[in-house]
Amino acid sequence: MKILISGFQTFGNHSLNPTTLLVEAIQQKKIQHPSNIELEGIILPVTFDTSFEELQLKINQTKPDIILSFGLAGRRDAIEFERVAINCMDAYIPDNDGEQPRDEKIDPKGETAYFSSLPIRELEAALKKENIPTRISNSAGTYVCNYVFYQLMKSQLGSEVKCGFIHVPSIPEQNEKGASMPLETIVKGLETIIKTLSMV
Ligand code: PCA
Repeated sequence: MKILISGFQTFGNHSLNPTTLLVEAIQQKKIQHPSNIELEGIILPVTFDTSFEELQLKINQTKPDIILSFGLAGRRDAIEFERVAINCMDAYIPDNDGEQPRDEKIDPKGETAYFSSLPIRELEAALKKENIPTRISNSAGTYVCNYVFYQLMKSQLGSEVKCGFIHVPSIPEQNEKGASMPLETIVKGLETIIKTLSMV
């Protein structure tokens, strides 16, 4: 079974993006996982124009069975499984191309929303069992993460591939106000997610 994991580059006034480090850990084979699982990683640009295009190319190349897309949500205090992607772009800051769509649809003729096809309740339970702060989130926002999530779910409609989006908190090294989570905990969270998915 192959799992493709995406993270993002740094954006806005963040000094780094923990999801970049997460994907680097995959690429350096530092993530523990069951032997029947193969991991692939990609770091996406934080742009409406090319983020999903790059993910789609990687999906075509690697043909994964599961796609886990990760992003940073500063100020959140838990690993959050996103339930739903909405057909909306309303960027609170410009993306890394300087683009800032406001109140626009991602796909003018598209569905209003798509649900994650990951077993989010089981994944939440698995992380709780490991004492990792976690919850289900009902909004992935209206920035680039929600954009990638929406395009991903739309592109995989009717396929057997399970996919969805997971937001993680900032890490202490970012020195941001509010909550943070050590990178080791986020890594442990990913390892738990992979292990859980290998059993369902
Ligand atoms: N978080 C942003 C985009 C990239 C990232 O890591 C978001 O939540 O939309």
